[in-house]
Amino acid sequence: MKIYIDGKFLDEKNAKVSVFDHGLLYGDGVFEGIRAYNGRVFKLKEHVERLYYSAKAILLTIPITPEAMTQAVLATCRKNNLTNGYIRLVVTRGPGTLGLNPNRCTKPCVIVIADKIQLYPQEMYERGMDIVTVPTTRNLHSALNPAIKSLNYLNNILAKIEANNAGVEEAIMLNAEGFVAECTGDNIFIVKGKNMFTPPLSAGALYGITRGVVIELAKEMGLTVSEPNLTRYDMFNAEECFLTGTGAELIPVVKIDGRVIGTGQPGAATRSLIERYHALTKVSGEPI
Ligand code: PXG
Repeated sequence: MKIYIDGKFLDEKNAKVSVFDHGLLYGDGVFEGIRAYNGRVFKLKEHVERLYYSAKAILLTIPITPEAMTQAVLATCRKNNLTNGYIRLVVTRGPGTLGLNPNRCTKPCVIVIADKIQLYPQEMYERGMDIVTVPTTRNLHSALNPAIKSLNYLNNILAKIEANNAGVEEAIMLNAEGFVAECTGDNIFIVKGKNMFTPPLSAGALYGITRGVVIELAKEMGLTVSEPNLTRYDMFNAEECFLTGTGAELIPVVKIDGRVIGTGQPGAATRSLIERYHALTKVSGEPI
């Protein structure tokens, strides 16, 4: 595998960053997770845009233009003959001193990795997932805004560990007010009749790119989409529930905190959205 670091392609064993990089020392940096399907990079423009928004929010000046970043992603895919897979874009604050002040960091480090994706087991897509609400709440906007896809993912990792401890793969994270925010690496949706609901971004979620695509697909299907504050009660009494993310795509949820959702099987709207999402990923995206 060839890894892109600061304009060079390096073998995996030589693809290294400094132990003084603030990405490692403090989680100071931003990243993106992108998918390629069928020789095309899905929603590349949106991912690159979000990367620059995250960087802006943490006052990190990415040393290359969005256009050059786009080309770096495509070139890394080509170098690795990747037609289907996962692309990880990382920009760290760069090497600095042991103090946390980023003003000593010389130059941000840009990394692109094009690899295979590890999905949830196929059986989970067919039968649906069992998830739980966990004690760790989502970060406050006023502390570390959940819209920033930063390298500091401990908030989500703690929730993931709590889900694992409960014997499940995913966790619902509430915000400090007790409203549903999102899952550890996915946005969450429910369906009731002809209505589809997802928490508002202000509840404390990443501005999910899959979330945006699914909202558009649902509207095309004639569903009415809204973004009210949602509670656990709303989740328990939904007819359908599913998660969205670049990695997970769309995955049905059939049990939350021991409550069976709807019939206990992936619902008709969820199955239709999964089909439409797959159809779209096959034909749309930036050619590699
Ligand atoms: N919330 C969080 C906290 C995320 O990290 C999403 C929602 C979904 O956003 P997108 O734009 O992907 O629809 C994410 C994204 C992984 C992995 O390796 C995680 C994500 C994406 C790709 C891979 O677990 N999370």
